[in-house]
Amino acid sequence: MPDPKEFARMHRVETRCRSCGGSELTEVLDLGETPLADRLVCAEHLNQPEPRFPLRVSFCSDCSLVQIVDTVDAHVLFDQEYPYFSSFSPALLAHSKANAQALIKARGLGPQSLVIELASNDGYLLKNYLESGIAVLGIDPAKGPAEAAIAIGVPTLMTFFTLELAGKLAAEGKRADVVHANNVLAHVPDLNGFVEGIREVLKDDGVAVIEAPYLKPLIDHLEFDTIYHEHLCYFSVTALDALFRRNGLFLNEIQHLSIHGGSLRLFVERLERVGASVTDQLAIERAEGLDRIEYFRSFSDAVAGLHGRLRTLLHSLKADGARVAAYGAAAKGATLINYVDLDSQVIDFVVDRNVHKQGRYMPGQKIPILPPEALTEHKPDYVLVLAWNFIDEIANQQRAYLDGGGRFIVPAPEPRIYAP
Ligand code: JHZ
Ligand code: ZN
Repeated sequence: MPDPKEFARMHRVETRCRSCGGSELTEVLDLGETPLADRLVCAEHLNQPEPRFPLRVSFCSDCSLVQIVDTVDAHVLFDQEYPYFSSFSPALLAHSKANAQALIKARGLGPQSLVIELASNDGYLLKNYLESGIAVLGIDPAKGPAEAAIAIGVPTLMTFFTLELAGKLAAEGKRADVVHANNVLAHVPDLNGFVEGIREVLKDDGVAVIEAPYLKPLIDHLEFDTIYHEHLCYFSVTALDALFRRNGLFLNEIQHLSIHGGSLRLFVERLERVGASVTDQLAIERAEGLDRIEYFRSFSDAVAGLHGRLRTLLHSLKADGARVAAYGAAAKGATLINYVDLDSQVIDFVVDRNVHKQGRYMPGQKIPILPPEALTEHKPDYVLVLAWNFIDEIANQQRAYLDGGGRFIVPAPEPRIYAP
């Protein structure tokens, strides 16, 4: 844990767009000073000051990219202690396996092929290619997840993917038939360098298959909790199309995914052959106004309204003597409990399957994280589901808790009691 005096040096305020460099950035939301969402606190650091940084979202009128203006040093965000391991969600594993199998078939991948994944985490996706005898290379700077990947036989470079690294790989003949980059594009400070790097490591006829949370459901369903310092950008198809074109690549196809509250799967190639899935969505975004600031004008008030209603609901349950816990020590959970100011007076504990999170405390509010079994053990009356994106999966696992009379609360877009 660095010296508090160092904190200020870890933070930079951007005055230009992360994608096009334009200077017309208009603020759409200010979430105040928040702690870092994935910096879970361990018991011995409970009394030490935590780094907190402003979290402000802006819209670029030149390329339509929604982005935060506050950049925290990536080495601080994705350090030795990074606790996110993809493999703790069976639904994500199934989703990833299906994606690999579909690509193996569609692209005729075999022993001669190479698949590279940027932000390969614990090997949750690449292991599916290995099982089919396809060569893979993972790249991820987070030590714990990268070591877990290596342990299951997924070769992994423990470093950030940059244009420089891409050049090196290409020079070594390591160009890929498929480049995966899931939930990482939004994390990258040098966005153009990263995309140019993807171009470098793609074979001429290769495809980059990229997943990113989609801006439209974030705004329409008030998924404000998915905003945190790791997520520098919040992408529309309009902004993505411009980003890839600027770097010699083409967004040729998109698929809509339900994962993470609504995501896009992007198919990006060196060759321009833009399909109807992209042109149709661009037309929808133009018609609905995602390329104009007006679309975002009411977001801040709507988030504030939700904040008020969620607080009122939880405080009135507490006033009636209810005991409340939460499910999912997710990064988004940290944004929610800190912005809505839900402390350990309101939420007794948070449960999570990830053993690397258990025994630690939620950032800011310092609520303890326990294994999921704590729900049937302590039987809280209500559980606020912070990992609402996996609610059906969690409800299936927590049948015993729900059958015993426990109830789930879904926080957004409107606080409600969950009815499966
Ligand atoms: P989860 C993640 O954010 C990681 P997070 C990352 N920040 C990112 O970019 C976005 O996704 C898109 C737990 N869990 O994945 C696991 C259970 O305990 O929704 C996780 O800790 N039991 C890189 O962290 C958390 O909940 C379960 O049954 O906001 C979910 O976190 C399941 C399904 C999950 O996102
Ligand atoms: Zn821009």
